[in-house]
Amino acid sequence: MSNPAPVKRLHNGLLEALPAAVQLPSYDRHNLQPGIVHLGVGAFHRAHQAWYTEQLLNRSGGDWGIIGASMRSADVAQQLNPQDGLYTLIEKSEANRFQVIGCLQRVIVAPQEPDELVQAIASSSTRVVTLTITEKGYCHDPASGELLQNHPAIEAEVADGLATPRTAIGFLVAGLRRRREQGLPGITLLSCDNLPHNGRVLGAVVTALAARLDGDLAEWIARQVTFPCSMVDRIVPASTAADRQLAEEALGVSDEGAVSTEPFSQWVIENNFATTAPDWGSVGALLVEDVTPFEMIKLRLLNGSHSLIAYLGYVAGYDYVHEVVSNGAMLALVRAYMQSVLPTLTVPADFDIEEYQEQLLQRFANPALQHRTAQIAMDGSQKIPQRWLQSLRQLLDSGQDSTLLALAIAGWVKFLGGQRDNRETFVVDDPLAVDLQARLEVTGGNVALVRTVMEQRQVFGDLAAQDPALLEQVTAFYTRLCNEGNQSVINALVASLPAAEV
Ligand code: CS2
Repeated sequence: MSNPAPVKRLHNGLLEALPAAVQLPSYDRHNLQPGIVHLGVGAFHRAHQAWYTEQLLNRSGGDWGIIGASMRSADVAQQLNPQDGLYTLIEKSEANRFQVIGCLQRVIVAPQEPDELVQAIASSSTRVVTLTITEKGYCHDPASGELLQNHPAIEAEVADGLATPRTAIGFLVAGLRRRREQGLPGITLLSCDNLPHNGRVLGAVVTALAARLDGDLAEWIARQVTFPCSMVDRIVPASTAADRQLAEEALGVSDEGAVSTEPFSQWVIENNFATTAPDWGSVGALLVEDVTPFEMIKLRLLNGSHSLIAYLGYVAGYDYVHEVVSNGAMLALVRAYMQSVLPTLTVPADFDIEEYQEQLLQRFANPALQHRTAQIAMDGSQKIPQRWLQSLRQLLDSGQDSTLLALAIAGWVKFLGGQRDNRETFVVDDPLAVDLQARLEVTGGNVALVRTVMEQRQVFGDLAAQDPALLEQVTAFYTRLCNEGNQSVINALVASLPAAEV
């Protein structure tokens, strides 16, 4: 018997032959020009900014192509470059929707081809650089927002005058320096990471690094470059073999770059572009003067709930977000958590915050997404300040109840111990893991342990020093979570909440 013919792999030449149920680029890909450079071309970018750009091209044509860059591994380049940049976006709900995205032209692997990336940023056709480099990619102190001047990679970049950029921030400064040397105008650097005032943070770290190399360059950047803030939202689990399988079944050809997401998406962008930019507003993005209220709502309600679900849920034994919220007590806890942070939010006119919360719970409950709690649990030290601690401070300052945030912190401290309630151990994936786990070794009981963790200033600032009652409350929860297990503590806590909060 002969072997079956190998399945062909998605590329330009096969587009015409794909099944009619798959949505295809309706524009001519040959006309694309690299107008956007994107740093951090992971699954989120492919389901969010690239999708908005694709919607724009499908709707109005134009030539906005994207050059993507991977800041570390060659995986995405190996997935997409042999496919001419094409990949399938699968929108998962009761029925799956398949769309082939065509706006990504090529992927550069930054550590392997550093000069290619600097040149892409410095190209005369580039007008916007977008970024999804995750919180830690900003090389900043999460508590203060300032560049970590002694970050090893930043120090190395300063030492060699950025001859070899290593960080996303270094690549941006090197690209801007080349633009200036070539007499090109400035551009827009658009952060799309889950940080409050992400554009301000980006502006601060780029300018701080530039100033260490060349004061005139820092001034040029201040005049020529803009850093709009933006709020991005779409739940995009890390892609899996099951996604690639689904894509192959729908397309009839293999696709190594398939990405799954939910139907929902949102993008709110501060209207502050240095030069022309894609008209993302015509395909659903909201351009506003001030992104702050939107980003606070999203970070504290969606991401704050996500982290709560991840730390308490993962250790309790739940692998997926939808499983956590299918448990009645867990769901009640998430609802009550959202209610408790509401007083810290400024809700824009015409925004129905109650409907937003209900919609979030429905999004979390989507079983087709298969969103892993362990994925969200990564990098807690970088996420917790803006997801929990800013609202915690506000609640404490105004004398309001912050019990559930104390529980959340206790859940994270327990998570740092690297053991689930069924005793299974796991590795804590966090840039501060070594420092934080060393703090768990302190002697003197749980009071000393919780105090030592909360004295990690990059995460907590001076919160521990300021509020002894908070330390006591976190310690009490930590002790109970360790002794009784997460699920029992949550069951009991939820039973004791006033009915209105559940
Ligand atoms: C999640 C986010 O992994 C995480 O930390 O909370 O990636 C979340 O899914 C997105 O921000 C949704 O827009």
